[in-house]
Amino acid sequence: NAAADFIDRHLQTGHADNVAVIDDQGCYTYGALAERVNRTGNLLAGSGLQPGDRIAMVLHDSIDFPAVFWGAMKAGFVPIPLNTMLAARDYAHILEDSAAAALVISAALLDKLEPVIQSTASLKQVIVAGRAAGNYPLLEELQSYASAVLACTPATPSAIAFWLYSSGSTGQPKGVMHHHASLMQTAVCYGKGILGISGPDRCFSAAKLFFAYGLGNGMSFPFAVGACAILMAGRPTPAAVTEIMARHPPTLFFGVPSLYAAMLAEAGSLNCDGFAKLRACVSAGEALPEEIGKHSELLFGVPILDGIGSTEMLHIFLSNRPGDVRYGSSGKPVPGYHARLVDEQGGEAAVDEIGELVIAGPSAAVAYWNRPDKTQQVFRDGWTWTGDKYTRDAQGYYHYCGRADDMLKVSGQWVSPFEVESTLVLHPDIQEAAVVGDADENNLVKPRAFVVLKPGRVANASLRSAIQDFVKMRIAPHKYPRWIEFVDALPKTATGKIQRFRLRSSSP
Ligand code: 3UK
Repeated sequence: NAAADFIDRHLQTGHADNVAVIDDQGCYTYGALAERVNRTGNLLAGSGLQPGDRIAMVLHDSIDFPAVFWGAMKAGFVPIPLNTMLAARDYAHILEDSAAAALVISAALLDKLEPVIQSTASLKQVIVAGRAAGNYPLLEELQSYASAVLACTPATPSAIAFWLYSSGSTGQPKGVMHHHASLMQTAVCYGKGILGISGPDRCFSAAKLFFAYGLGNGMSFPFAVGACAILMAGRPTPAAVTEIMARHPPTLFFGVPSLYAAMLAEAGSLNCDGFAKLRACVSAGEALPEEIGKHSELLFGVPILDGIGSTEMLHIFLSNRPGDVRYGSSGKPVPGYHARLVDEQGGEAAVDEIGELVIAGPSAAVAYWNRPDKTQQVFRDGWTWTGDKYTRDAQGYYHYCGRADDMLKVSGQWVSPFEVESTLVLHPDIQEAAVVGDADENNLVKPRAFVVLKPGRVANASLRSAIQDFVKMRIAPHKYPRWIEFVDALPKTATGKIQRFRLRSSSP
């Protein structure tokens, strides 16, 4: 059981008094964390749940997150951390798809989820974290009644430990099931192998714990070596992030490219005192443009290590490394992982030729839940097909060239053009719409919409912003089109399929 390795081991090795977590409320030692994990595992076990039941988590980053995640796992349940920024219908789909038996939710998010909770038949227990809200029991109260002693439910390394949800091209998220052993594999291969992480490190991830990226940065990596995780509940704006860093100077900082770009844009007004102890910064989620990487290194005073990971592989598998950084590239395979580039004929792509990136490594997911078709497509003979197009240069560095499908990465998060289009056409003035990715002033991808209005409707700036608000209200806010172009018709194939490639200005 992974909880034995990541939580209990530190008590047996005499590190109970080391600080494990700093959140907005306070500081928690490994001893205090282990006690919360035990109490949470016990309260879940006492809630009428069956072994193996799924426990959905919609939680802001705080001590409650590791308490529920590891407590659930230790007691033999399967935690499913979910993005806190999804729209109600995404939660409805995920709760239904996973048949989650319990939900632990931050009080501030309850309003958004309340209607979904009412219509989800599988839910036997709903627990609210933070202040009291609704008619649900409070996590803190249940923890205080529960026993502080809990024996680990035995698990094999290949047993399913937790799930994550990843967006699909139709916008329907898929459950990605991971093994108990995978968390430690990512901590050893990438955390130790690339970052050289050890006990004295302090990790601060602006990317939240519900992402596979943040889950590694803010839990598996520090907890694998008895280091400290700094957690922040709020939105990671440049000002908020640098305030936390000034208060608790980290040695390792993790962000997405759009955050580095925003920090550069606001650099003049930021408090940079918290950069003094940094050893390295990490960027992932989407490609880090060369200029943003170089300028960020000047701002932070340490290299920015761009690496590509995925929910399916759990964490980063190609990466730059300290002392060997090529800005504008994703670096080389992380020790423990193998990469191939497969060309359109199914052969190996030659040097500097484009191929699809295919990865083998010890942290690959088991499968997608309930999606044998997709599982077969992505997980083949021990290799995971990423859907990313890459080249490898003569020195062995990998260079990102875009997606093989239409999916976009915006601020490190998936956007399905199909989902944005389906939302746009719900607007009463819109006849049809097509969405593609386009590069902004920082060379980062954002959605651009081409919109055909219904006869007689007038295109103007106020309609444009009304349409943007319309989308923001219905789907996750990062998905709204930053630019809208009104056009008379969309380019289509003879069979009526939108030809998105004709709308792209250049491949970003
Ligand atoms: C894209 C990148 C270029 C790429 C992730 C670190 O992003 C993560 O997981 P997701 O499942 O998305 C995976 C896809 O995102 N991508 C991510 N990083 C890069 N493209 N350069 C990069 N550095 O399309 C990939 O297939 O959301 C990142 C650790 C764990 C993760 N899950």
